[in-house]
Amino acid sequence: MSVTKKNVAVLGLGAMGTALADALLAAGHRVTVWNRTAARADGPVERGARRANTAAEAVAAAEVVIVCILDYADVGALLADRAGGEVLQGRAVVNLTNGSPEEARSMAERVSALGGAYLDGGIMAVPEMIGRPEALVLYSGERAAFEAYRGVLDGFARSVYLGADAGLAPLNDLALLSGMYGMFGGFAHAAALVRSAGGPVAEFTTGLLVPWLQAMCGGLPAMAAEIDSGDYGATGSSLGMQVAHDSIGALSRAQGVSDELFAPVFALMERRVAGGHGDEGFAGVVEELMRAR
Ligand code: FVH
Repeated sequence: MSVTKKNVAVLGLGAMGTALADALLAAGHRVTVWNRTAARADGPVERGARRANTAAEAVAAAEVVIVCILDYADVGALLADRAGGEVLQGRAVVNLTNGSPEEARSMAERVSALGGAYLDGGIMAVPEMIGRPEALVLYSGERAAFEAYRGVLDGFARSVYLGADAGLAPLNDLALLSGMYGMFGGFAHAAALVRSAGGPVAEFTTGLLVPWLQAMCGGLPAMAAEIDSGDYGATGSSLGMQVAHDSIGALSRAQGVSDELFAPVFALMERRVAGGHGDEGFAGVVEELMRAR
């Protein structure tokens, strides 16, 4: 499907901003780039981008402005001061800098007060994945801006719009990363146990761990349904059975492997059982986490 060519600015040409600019160029858009350290614009300019000497000049040349710098705290200053706030009038700002939901909401208000439309984005990809089908970018903020520029955004990755609350993209981004780090933590503990017994971690991982985790992933939607309904009665393996013995902790100690990744999960399971929920499954542990609020 052919995409309507747009005038697009990219502010920030680190590893990710450069990948985004290159994807825009590959899609045939007219791209103007600006970076605080000017030399970093050389590559995109050689590949067809137009160089702006100031952030304001880049914004003025575009209808949609992609921002991707290191720290969210610097985005406001970049747009309001260096880019000259009034130049945002009638433009869409797509901020792909990582930040918190609160920062996103406050940026949405700021851009809106300057007459711009605001989308916040969470990039679920590394720079090398940009423009490839496995990349995903989450968006939240002004739906009209998402719809107007979806053709541009789809050149980066699969685009998913989550809603008008600008904080939704960073919240879901961080929730996904939290799931990923939980899996990495489990992998690290499993690898340490196998290595402590002299086993090859690579063979264990491809032959046993990956298929096991894939099978376990199949149970997540049912657990999610329990969490949404608050009814934790309909599961197979009871928590009471799961905490009857701290076999993983005991094995870790015997093998000289720290149980510091697993112990907090086990403690939550024990607390849930102590609260009278031993007949339920693992999903109810989320109630213990929610109590910390
Ligand atoms: N790279 C990744 O894998 C992740 C994937 C998920 C999303 N993140 C977020 O993307 C933002 C940018 O990350 P990056 O990988 O492009 O980062 P760097 O290569 O370190 O480039 C940083 C750019 O930010 C510019 N910059 C820093 N401070 C300022 C400032 N005060 N005003 C204007 N620009 C600033 C920096 O400019 P310079 O140092 O070259 O002058 C670079 O262009 C980030 O939020 C990730 O969390 C990436």
